[in-house]
Amino acid sequence: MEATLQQADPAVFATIQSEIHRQKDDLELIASENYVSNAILEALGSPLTNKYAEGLPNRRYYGGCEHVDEVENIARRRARELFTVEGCDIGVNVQPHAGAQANQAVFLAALNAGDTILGLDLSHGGHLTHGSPVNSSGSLYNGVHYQVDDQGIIDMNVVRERALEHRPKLIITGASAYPRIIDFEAFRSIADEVGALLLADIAHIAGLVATGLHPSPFPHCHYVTTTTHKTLRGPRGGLVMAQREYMKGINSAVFPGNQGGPLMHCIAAKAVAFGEALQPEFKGYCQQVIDNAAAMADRLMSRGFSLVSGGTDNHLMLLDLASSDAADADLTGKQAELILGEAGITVNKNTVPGEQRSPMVTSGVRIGTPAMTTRLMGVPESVQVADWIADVLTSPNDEALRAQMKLEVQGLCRRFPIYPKLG
Ligand code: DSN
Repeated sequence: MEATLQQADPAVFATIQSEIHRQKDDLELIASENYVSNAILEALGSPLTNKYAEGLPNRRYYGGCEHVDEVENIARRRARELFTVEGCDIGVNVQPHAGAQANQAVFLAALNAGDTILGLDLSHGGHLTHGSPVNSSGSLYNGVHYQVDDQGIIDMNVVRERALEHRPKLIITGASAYPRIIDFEAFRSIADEVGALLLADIAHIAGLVATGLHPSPFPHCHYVTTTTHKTLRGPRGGLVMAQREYMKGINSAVFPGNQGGPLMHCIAAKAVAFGEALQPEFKGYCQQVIDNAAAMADRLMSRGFSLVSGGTDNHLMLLDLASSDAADADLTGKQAELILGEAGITVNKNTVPGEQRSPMVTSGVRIGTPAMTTRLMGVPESVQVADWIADVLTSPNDEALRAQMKLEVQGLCRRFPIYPKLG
């Protein structure tokens, strides 16, 4: 009990050390990842992990919950403050273990098995949990989809046509790889026309929404889900919100409908993250995320790379290799991820609209700026990074270039350190 991790389990300790070094020295451009603060790490590593607390604060199934009640109430209060808009009374549940569980809670509250749900097609930027056949959202419910247009933009006329055709009980808006602003109000008018409920999954853009840099899904959406670890920069976890009248159903869908004991150490860390996001400087951070993405997108396009939708309004961009003049036609997303990784730049392969390759190969790469911006990198670094990406992808056979670049990337990362006391 008294031994440190290093003493008690050197094998696990060593892997954690290696991962800390990877995070410090590589350039993280996965759009859904970020670096949490030391305060959040401390809450995550606290003995709150020991506590069972099924139920909601002051209505638990276990004794000894007075302190975890308090921390969950802080998290709930702060989440409401972050996402409330004037004239719309919302409730929040901070217990979902992740975004998938937050979405499952909405489905359980709003749907019966076999009901139709309409979401963005996975290969057009949607998410597995928005009705994909390989996910329970597509096997328990009848998942149908809308796609982006030839420019890579969500065309609301297409969404309306699909909604009129399928009469879904729930329409899902929100995406995992969509670089443009989402028009929640237009989605609501379609939902009203077909008698559907409306869910916004804002997992990617939650930080931008919380700071007013992306329009809010409230008051338009009945339900809103998010993860807490992407642009919101909190611990890995989920959050579900709803207009007040839908909250009772959500609370029982989270527990006992979908989950058992909440992860109280994560809820404490969510409280810390929400507190950080309420600070004025968090808006400056989110604005810089957007500015960095715009600068990187412009540079990549000027180097002959094609971006889905021709750019970005948010924290991410989707490089379409198959239609990029600067890239060989046979360069796949999988190869691009691999060779950029060899240069110390971490991205993920991603399908693009009209994808011809499998999801394990793909023709695209998704790039995001939340993590590099947390390191305090700005526009000059974003332009430099875009040049490095362009250099690697235009010379995919040049191993020496990648070896040299890895050193330069490491140099940049060390100028913008993270976790100086760790590793
Ligand atoms: N895996 C997340 C992402 O990378 O966007 C979505 O769940």
